[in-house]
Amino acid sequence: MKDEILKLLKENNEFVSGQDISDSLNVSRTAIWKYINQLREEGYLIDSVTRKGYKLIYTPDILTYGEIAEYLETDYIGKKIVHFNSIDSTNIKAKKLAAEGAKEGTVVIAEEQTMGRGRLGRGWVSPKGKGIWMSIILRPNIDPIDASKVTQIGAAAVWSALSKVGVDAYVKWPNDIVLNGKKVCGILTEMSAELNRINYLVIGIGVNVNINSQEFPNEINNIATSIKAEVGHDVDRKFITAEILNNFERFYNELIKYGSIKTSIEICRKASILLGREIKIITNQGERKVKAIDITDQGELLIEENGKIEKLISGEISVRGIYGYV
Ligand code: BTX
Repeated sequence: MKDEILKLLKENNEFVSGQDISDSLNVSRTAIWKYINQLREEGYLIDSVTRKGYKLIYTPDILTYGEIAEYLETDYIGKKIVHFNSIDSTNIKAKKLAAEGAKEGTVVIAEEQTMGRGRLGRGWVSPKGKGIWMSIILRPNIDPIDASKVTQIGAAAVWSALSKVGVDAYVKWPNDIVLNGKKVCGILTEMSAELNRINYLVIGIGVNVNINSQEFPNEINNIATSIKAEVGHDVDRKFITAEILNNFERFYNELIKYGSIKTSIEICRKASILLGREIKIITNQGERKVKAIDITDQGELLIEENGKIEKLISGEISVRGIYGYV
């Protein structure tokens, strides 16, 4: 209801009377007052004048459903957005909600993460209001072995959204998006599964949008960047968030309906920063220098070492350039 009241206020540049809201949304005047106050707490400035009603004066830069909805073209991904001002990690929250039965497509978004997580126990810097920190809950009827395909879908969805706002990025298999040789987005897919059945998947996507380069902590300053740092101005987080979700649903439907991730892989190949290059593969058995040859239709990285071709699945692997991050 809160979102519907907001929509009404947004559609009218003028005062809307409590009676009109009450009539068109079939809600009591007291309830309207309660929702208006909730919106004010979220940062909206809403004027209220006796006998005139309510007028929206200012809209905050937040990633709630009410703010993203106008750009959203999905059937089920992001139709329910659980929004937090601050949270430890959207992946942790999404896993809890999924375990409690949250529907496929539910998205958890936070303005700030205090314990944002990367792969292999690493952290993810997530300052307030400056990025997109979100997790999508999925319940695909696929073999658990294929779960990492969803990471490729996520990478393709983010790459395409950036490309739509004129940002020409690269995909670094398996889970990063790279701008000017630095990481602008990371993806963390986590799963709860039985032997041959997935209970749920959570795909966490972190995009550095409006972070100034000097705001990154020193230890990641040379490997991290943001869209703003590269294009030189603030960028609309709302549109990019919706675009990622729009693309994600399209590419994910291909997996669910046809068992294929062809469209995503074509994007990940075309935009790959690794293919054709010497790279370093880091596993817990150590480091190897190899050549990245191709990405298979299943989303594995094909590498060549001493004339021998090998397939890598994303698992416990990190990939680096020979001289640094890429
Ligand atoms: P990753 O393990 O590939 O990358 C983590 C590494 O990247 C860190 O060790 C650090 O060196 C560097 N790093 C940390 N923060 C940033 C940043 N903001 N930008 C660039 N580099 C950084 C990548 O893991 C997966 C990240 C997923 C993040 C999302 S955000 C929403 C969701 N919730 C959550 O807790 N994680 C995911």
